[in-house]
Amino acid sequence: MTLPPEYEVLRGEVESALKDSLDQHALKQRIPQRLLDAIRYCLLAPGKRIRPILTLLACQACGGHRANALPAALAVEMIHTYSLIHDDLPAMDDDDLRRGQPTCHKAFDEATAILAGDALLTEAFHVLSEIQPAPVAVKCIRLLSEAAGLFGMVGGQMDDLLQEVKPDGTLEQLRSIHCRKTGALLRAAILLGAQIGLKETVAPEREARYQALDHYARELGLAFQIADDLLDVESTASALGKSTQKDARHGKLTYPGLLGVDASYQELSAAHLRGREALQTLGNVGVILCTVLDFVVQRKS
Ligand code: GRG
Repeated sequence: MTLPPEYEVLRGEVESALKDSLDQHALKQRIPQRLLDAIRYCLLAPGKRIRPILTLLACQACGGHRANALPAALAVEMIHTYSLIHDDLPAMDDDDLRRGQPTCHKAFDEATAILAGDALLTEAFHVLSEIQPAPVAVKCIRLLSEAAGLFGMVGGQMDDLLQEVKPDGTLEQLRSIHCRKTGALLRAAILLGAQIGLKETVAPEREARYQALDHYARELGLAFQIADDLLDVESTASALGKSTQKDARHGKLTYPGLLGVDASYQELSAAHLRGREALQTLGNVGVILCTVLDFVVQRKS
């Protein structure tokens, strides 16, 4: 499935804002060149930019101007990129390939990869702190830190690693890990955009829009992870730009591992349908969000 031209326009906006923010850093003194090079290598590598694009679209869906959500979109992509760099490290997934190129620690070295991830994590919150007005910045910082930290991605990653050495998980445990490890950041991407959009509008349906987006976000997160589990089993490294068949090798708890491939596709379809239904109350502004969900379900990379 190819993404519509509107998606490519948004991807262009995100990528040029990422480049601009790195260029501004390059002008500042005292940032070690090697660290900047590693960050640039990872942040500007060819990613799908699903999360920052969701931030921009959610802002628009809530009546805001998407340019106002750009800092939050960048912050989300920084957190995502940090998580990929750290996830690829030898102490975690020990991977050689990411976004179609050697992983950060292969292209540079382990210490540089750790520091590049650390710098992206902290820089994301610096970017959020500059959002105006300050109470919206505080809400965004709270949302993203909950999603990325103990209660979200980091906690989910820890449970995922623990599961590998005790491989007798249930569907409930699998859902909980996926919801935190992958779903929480996708949901935060959408809720950040919604918060920023809502501050610009006095529309009476504000709360209903926020709830619809939250429902959509949860189903999208679930669909994303089931699709990711299926791609790991069914795709190839050249199509994905990252290694495949890793989950079984690492003894990971996954949808196809637990339910089988056919039942996983059924779960994926059910989440797809629920996500589409959640968008119905948004009218026209939900159309492109619907296309992103369709893409997440049908993607081949
Ligand atoms: C290291 C704290 C820490 C957390 C790691 C993100 C993560 C948690 C693990 C990555 C392992 C993995 C492959 C998870 C599946 C979901 C996922 C995040 C896939 C990659 O996201 P895409 O497909 O990547 O949006 P691009 O490269 O397109 O941005």
